[in-house]
Amino acid sequence: MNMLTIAVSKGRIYDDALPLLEEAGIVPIDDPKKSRKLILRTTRDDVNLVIIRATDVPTFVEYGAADIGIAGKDVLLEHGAESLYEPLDLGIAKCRMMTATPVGAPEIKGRIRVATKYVKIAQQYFSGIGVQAEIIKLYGAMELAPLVGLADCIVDVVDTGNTLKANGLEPKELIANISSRLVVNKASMKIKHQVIQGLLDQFKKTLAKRD
Ligand code: PRT
Ligand code: MG
Repeated sequence: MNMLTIAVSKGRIYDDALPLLEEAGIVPIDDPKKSRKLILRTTRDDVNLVIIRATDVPTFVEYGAADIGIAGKDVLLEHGAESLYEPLDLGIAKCRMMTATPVGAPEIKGRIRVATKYVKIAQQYFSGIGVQAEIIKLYGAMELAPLVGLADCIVDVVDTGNTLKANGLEPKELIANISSRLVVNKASMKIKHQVIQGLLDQFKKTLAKRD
């Protein structure tokens, strides 16, 4: 039997991916929110899930530690996903990659300081619009940076905008619309073609029913 390993993160992507997996007959036997297991067997004998950090999904799939992964486009853009197949937009965990600044802040002329965990995306965006930006890498709580004078602006994903608002910030420029994508290891796609193609077809069918 050709075993298939699917990498998923535990947060909102997992919640949105679960119904999709379920339609493909893949239901984890343990609930990752209750279990400490990182490898979950599923109701399909040939499919395991590995539960990892969202930002680690492309790495696992790139190295073939997982055959398939579900990852946000934000994470894929930041990782650089040339080494992966990205055959399907799952349309889940949608959000927007935005710049945000303090409400009413004057426009900055010249070099700006940008706090973000998306260093590569921010660099590409600001160089693309011809703005000189010093990018400051943070691992969380980006919204705090402008409030304490660490940065003029942040780059982060925004959903409802409530987090920005609660911290006196407002969304400014849209950098990219984000949704989660199915990614596939290139060698797996060849070696396990039949089972992966079957899964892709099933996901496509489920998504088609949604629109
Ligand atoms: O473990 P790690 O923290 O790295 O990841 P995670 O556990 O958060 O992963 P997971 O599975 O939750 O997936 C994160 C992915 O969800 C991101 O890579 C995005 O593609 C997608 N996504 C969709 C979001 C949001 N919406 C979102 N709102 N990721 C993060 N947020 C943050 C946002 O930055 C803000 O701080 O959630 C907060 C609330 O957002 P508002 O705008 O609704 O207030
Ligand atoms: Mg998170």
